[in-house]
Amino acid sequence: MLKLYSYFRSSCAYRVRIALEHKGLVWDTIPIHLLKGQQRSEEYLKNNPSAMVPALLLENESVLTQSLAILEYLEEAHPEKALLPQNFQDRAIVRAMAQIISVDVQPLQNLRVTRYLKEEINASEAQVNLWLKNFITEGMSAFEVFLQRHAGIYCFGDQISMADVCLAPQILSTLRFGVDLAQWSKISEVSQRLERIPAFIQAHPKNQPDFSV
Ligand SMILES: N[C@@H](CCC(=O)N[C@@H](CS)C(=O)NCC(=O)O)C(=O)O
Repeated sequence: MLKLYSYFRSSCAYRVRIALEHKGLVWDTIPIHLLKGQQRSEEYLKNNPSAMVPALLLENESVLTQSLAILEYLEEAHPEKALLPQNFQDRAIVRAMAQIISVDVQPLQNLRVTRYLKEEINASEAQVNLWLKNFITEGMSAFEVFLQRHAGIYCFGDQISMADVCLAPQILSTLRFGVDLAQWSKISEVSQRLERIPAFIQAHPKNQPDFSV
């Protein structure tokens, strides 16, 4: 069975959980508690030398890392219920939307970055909040423009895609860091639809075995 090294609140692990659920795959969770530093244990570093979740352990014992690479793997290994459009130009647009969130925004809000700002650069809580709000707002504003151009029922047309898989987890982080979603009409509209989709519900942090408050 597929095994996902995951942390309930990790937006990157949440992306992979959504894709696994969407494609109807059977998988199990191996919790890695990020606040307890388990991502840096000697044992876990063998799976992911970057000391981050997610990592996906395949049936043949290979381990895959980097959520976008894992999404691409799942798409190729299990093409049914596709998360990328048929047309290759459309696929490039969906990948760009996924990367706005996972390459341009998420790395700047990650735990090790905010910890470094506080502990090594001596940034205050208020300064770190400014940092988070600035980069989240910039990225989400760009994402909104893409939605204005390409959204249908979902982020790209009427089919759930990798853009939706990346958006839903980012919505939780955006709210958690106190950024008002109401400023982006399309993001608000699409994300409310995603909240009602079973794969997104099952993959939600609240529904994970390691969930805690
Ligand atoms: N580019 C990586 C980023 C993974 C990542 O940032 N994971 C976060 C949780 S969302 C993490 O494990 N952080 C641990 C830390 O910062 O110490 C991916 O997409 O998989």
